[in-house]
Amino acid sequence: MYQSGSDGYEGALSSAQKESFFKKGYLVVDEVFNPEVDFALLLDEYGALLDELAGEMLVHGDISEYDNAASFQQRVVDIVRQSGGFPIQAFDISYPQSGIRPETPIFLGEGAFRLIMHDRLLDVVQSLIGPEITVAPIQHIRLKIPLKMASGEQIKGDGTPQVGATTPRHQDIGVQVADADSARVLTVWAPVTDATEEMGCLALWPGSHMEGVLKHCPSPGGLYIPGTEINNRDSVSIPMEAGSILLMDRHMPHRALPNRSEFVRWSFDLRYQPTGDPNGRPQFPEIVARSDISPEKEVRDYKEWAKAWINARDELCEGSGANELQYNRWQLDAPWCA
Ligand SMILES: O=C(O)CCC(=O)C(=O)O
Repeated sequence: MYQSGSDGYEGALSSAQKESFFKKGYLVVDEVFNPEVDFALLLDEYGALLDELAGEMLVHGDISEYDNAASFQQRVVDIVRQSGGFPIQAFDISYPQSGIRPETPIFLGEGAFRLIMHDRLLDVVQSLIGPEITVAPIQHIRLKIPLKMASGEQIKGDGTPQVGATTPRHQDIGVQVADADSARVLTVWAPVTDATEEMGCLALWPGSHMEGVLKHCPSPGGLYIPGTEINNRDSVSIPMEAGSILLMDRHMPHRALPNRSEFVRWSFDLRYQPTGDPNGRPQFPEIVARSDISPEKEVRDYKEWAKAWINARDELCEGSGANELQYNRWQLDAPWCA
């Protein structure tokens, strides 16, 4: 079993940090990852995937040039510039909320698995939710392209992560099914690149996590909380460096600012919860990250994680219709959405 601090890093949060998290509803923890070391495999794997997809786009004439020696971010920008879009689902670590088909892509690489299961990250999570830790299945990659390149077509309302535009104001408790309201889900937002204000970092409403579940409305850009629900208060921006993490209470209203920079903002959003709590999207698989009680249940191999997701897709597609499932509780015709 991993011993906290065994690599010389004291990962657990201090009492002051925990107090701050519970009071404000969020906490930034710096230098959880060493980007050069901890993101190396991610960059390799996602770079190879990008090259493969670009190869197909070249063959189909969707793009006419592609420089695989350019940076990952530049290659993404070049693809969007030429094709007017980006196959973001092929990079995601979850499925969309509608239209799941046997061929719906998902990318469950070892690099992402290592990030999700990183000991330092789990130490921090353990400080807040205890030693029985499950990775909940509401998780996404975000590749936010510069706003000036975004078109309406890149804004999806079906839960697919957006490559352009912003992420509207929402609470993470609002994007799950109501049956999981009592689950002690913790959001971890991890930027792989720096996420400055200009690059579209997250912004949130400190203290508003005390106000319970706020009303949300569906929209083509994703679920959003109307301004009246939040008394039109201003948000606080949370610029972050690659390698740090943002922890958020599930009631914390947050959004992403528009990416006004020239660069792609790359991040992962993840969820952890005490094992046994409902996971918010029961149709998707959860895995045990840590357990003192049943260490044999800890998933150590990324292939096991990947298999669980592939099996879930097969079952959804074989079953009575993946597209009719409810992923949240909100209806467009609600009075507060008028
Ligand atoms: O990265 C983003 O743009 C949005 C992330 C988010 O909304 C979340 O982590 O819940």
